[in-house]
Amino acid sequence: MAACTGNKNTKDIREDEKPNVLFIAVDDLNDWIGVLGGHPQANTPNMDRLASRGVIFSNAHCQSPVCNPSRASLMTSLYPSSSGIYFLSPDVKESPVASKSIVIPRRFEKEGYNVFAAGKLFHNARGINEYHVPNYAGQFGGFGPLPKEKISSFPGHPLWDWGVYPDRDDQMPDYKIASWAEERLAETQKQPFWMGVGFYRPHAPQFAPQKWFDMYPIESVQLPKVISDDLSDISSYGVDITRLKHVAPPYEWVMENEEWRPLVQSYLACVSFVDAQVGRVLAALDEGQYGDNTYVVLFSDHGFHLGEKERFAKRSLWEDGTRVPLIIVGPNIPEGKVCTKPVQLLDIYPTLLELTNLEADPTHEGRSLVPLLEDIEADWPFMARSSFGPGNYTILSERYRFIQYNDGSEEFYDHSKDPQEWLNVIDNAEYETIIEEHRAQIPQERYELLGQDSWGHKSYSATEENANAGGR
Ligand SMILES: [Ca+2]
Ligand SMILES: [Ca+2]
Repeated sequence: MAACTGNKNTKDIREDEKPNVLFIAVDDLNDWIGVLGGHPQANTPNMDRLASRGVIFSNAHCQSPVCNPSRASLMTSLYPSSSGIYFLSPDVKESPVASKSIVIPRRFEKEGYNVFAAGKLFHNARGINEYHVPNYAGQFGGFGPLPKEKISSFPGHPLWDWGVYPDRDDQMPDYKIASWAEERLAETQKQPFWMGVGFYRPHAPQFAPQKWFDMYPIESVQLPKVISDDLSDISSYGVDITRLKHVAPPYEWVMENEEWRPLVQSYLACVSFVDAQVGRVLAALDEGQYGDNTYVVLFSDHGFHLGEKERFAKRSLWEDGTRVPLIIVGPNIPEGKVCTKPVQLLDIYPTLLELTNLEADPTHEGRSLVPLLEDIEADWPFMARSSFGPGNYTILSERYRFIQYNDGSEEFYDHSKDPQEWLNVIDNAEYETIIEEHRAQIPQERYELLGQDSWGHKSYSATEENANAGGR
């Protein structure tokens, strides 16, 4: 960003000084934040204020709509199709490809940064954050605490629960993580530092204390807009892969038990709760010594359905599954800009390297977003790509979404006319040329289904010609 000087209200970073990085991850947060407009009632003054201080990417997408592969991808800047990390395993260190990568916190450590973090940075499995993150301060309770008995009537997995719990904010792990961050930001740190803050809400269990539910009285909660028969123009393969046996409540169960409105209310309550924790961290940054020489990046690892396309939770290649908040703020970044170019979470790593004047890593598959931070209208002839399992891809451009599944079936949506992705226009001849431009972005591998485990995670083998194709 050294070339971009002269913005008002910011101080230039001294040439001989490395800027700090504050890296904030929010788990399972879709576009239901005020500034992105994903839900008309979402009340997120702190994330909105952060966005007003820098650039928010309104067309940012995860590389996989599942925690582990999304975080593995952004921490290595490798696509799932390169690392082979598609589901909850393997971890970065178990992947023959990704294990050769230097993950973001380790790269900053190598560069002499003081690296420290708390909460969910990598996927939440035991020991993963400790392995990848220097000076990891812990999960502070992670997804907990859990009540003795479920709050909701959903009989499934113990983490799949929602409602008012516990009594006070300071019982929530995210509150404790924000307190940890406040303390670190009030101290004098060895500079430069890279600080990771990983929040757990609005990931299930969607619990928050009463006051956050009071912001969204149940009778006034607005449900997402849906149409009947939305799935009728989607292949059975496309419907089936999003309805694998999974721990999230099935659509039919939610409707039969009249839990749709409570689920939406609980999600909104959790979003506002976590927004307040983000606000505490940002206030501590402003009050401390590092407000002027710290880049802040805030992102979520993937989207979240709340009834759209007749489903709940993540694990889809539609807009509700892949679109995420991505906000970047810091020295010399223009204020209050919304960038509509298609960008990806795996672009964060190369972006942070350029912002902190570190050498680019040639193994990275993402691109630095610095040209867009300097000028949101900069030439950006790139599309974004996500995948859910081998061979299932979606391609995003500024206006369209293309989906191609491993069985060859496809979807195409024109967001300028159909932001909800209700109308699959793959067979509309008017779009033939533009569809082909999107289709050309899909890697050529094909995979054969071998089977699926009890969680519904399918395993695949590359066919012989894929094995020969090599490539990413
Ligand atoms: Ca997640
Ligand atoms: Ca439809």
